[in-house]
Amino acid sequence: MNAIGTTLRRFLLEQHAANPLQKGLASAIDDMAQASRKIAYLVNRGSLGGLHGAVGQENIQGEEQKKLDAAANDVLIDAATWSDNWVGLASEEEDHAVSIRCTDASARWLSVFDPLDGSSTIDANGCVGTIFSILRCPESVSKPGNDDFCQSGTEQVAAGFMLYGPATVMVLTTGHGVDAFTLDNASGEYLLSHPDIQIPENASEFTINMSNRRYWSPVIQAYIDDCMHGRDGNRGRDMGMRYVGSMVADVYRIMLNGGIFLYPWDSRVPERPGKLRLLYEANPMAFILEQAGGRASTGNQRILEVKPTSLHQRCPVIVGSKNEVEHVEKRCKAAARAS
Ligand code: P6P
Repeated sequence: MNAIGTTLRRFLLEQHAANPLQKGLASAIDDMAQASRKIAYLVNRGSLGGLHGAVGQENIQGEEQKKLDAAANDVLIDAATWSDNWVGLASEEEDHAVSIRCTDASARWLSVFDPLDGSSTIDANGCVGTIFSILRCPESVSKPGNDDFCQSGTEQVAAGFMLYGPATVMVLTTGHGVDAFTLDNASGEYLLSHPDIQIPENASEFTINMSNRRYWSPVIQAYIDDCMHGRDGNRGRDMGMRYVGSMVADVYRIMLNGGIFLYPWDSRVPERPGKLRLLYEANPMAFILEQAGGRASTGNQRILEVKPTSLHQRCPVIVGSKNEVEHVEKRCKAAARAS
């Protein structure tokens, strides 16, 4: 295991020695890290940077686009465009995939990202983050389109997120466990601070937007009611409840403390499987959490095995401590059999 304080660059090179990363992957990950330093600066400037408030238009998600959403998106597109590692990118803030001119014919990486997750909380100084996933571009493709990004989560070669909080933390997996790095503002280096993260198998806390209770399926209503009843109910033990409303903040807390995060299907838009996006929210988080010993489910199947059919596809998300997610899955599958 690498020593606390190891720089991200050295970590990636040493991991390259121990677990041969595909050529150029370490450099591609460093591109994401470099971009996040600039985003962290813009976020940290707060309203002084003139980037609070809304752009005045909606993105393809139908959500109000914040100025910092657009700024973070521009930083990430610029970082990918002026690096010889990437063949294309897809973003929550872009309607379609973006093909990138690349002079290095051996570069094969696709970047998929949510540039600023949780941005609805940014004007109130909330914790926000960047979520990214790295895929391999299909061999025969030089100008990737939307369909080339529609790969199951099991195809990810790396995934990570940066949490812009009191400290800026980068959580990363390349399929060999999960490690977190804290940004040292003095040196600008990401330094290893949480090697080999293992999420506790049992949950002591649940995370969900309770105001949506009336819209959930009966099985989720019953499960959350059991959590609320604590030691006086079916579970026989009390559970805490936290909800930030920023997936990166909620998931990072759960990774360290144990817990379960749910954003299930709800009846507000019945034809919509969930609110969160598969390719750049659910899949990277699922890859990270499984690598940390957790579990990531739609309630009926492993998130990583969902076959994407569109770039901004959504899915139900039930992720976190292995035993708790398995408990919810069992209840969901029993309800499906009984229906
Ligand atoms: P709600 C942020 O907009 C986000 O995509 C996730 O970061 C977060 O978990 C979720 O939506 C919050 O949604 O409906 O509770 O505000």
